[in-house]
Amino acid sequence: LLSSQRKIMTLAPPEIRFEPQPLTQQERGRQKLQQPFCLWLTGLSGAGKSTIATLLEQHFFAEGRHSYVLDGDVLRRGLNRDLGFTQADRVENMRRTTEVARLLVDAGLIVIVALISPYRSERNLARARFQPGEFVEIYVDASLKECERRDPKGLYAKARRGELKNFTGIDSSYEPPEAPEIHLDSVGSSPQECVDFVMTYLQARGLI
Ligand code: ADX
Repeated sequence: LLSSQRKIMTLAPPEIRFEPQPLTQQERGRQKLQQPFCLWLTGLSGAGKSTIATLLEQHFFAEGRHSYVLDGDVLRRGLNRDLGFTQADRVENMRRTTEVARLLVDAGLIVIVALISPYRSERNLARARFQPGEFVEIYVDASLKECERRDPKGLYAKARRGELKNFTGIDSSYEPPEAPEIHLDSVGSSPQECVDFVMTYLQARGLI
């Protein structure tokens, strides 16, 4: 029995009221037969964060695990539609995404965040919202040159033409992680190889 159910079933004199105890993250995770945690993918636009996040979720799904992707592009169409790309807006984008990730981990899920998240200090604030070991920072590393060559959305070309301001790597800074849990070389490795690398790490850490 869950601890909260046990409380409810305890016989008590009518004048004594028991408040129901909220379920815990551990209980919610246990019901899903997993340990909840957050994978935080950071890197330049076009580095491969969304692709790797999607493959990770599919991998977890196939294994019967419960995960969810929080993708910057998707969040910016809804929850964060009021935010642009100034420093203040990116800070707020990261703060909100951190809080949503926190809630979903509390709900017992494995959360995969795919956000440029260019600032070291905000990534550290994100980390601080989780228990030690529950936050896994993953640097999806591709050089600016390579991201610009890929330019999947044509945004680098736009930024170079001056049609897009504050573009990360062009006229807005990106601070690479100094000590990420995982450093992926998304130029030398395929997305699938990156996923395998992450899984090996998670197994070694006992997270899966
Ligand atoms: S973050 O910097 O605030 O973490 P986020 O990951 O949410 O960025 O959004 C990045 C996506 O927004 C990019 O993949 C790109 O498609 C789009 N985008 C539009 N304008 C910009 C810009 N000025 N800088 C970076 N990305 C931009």
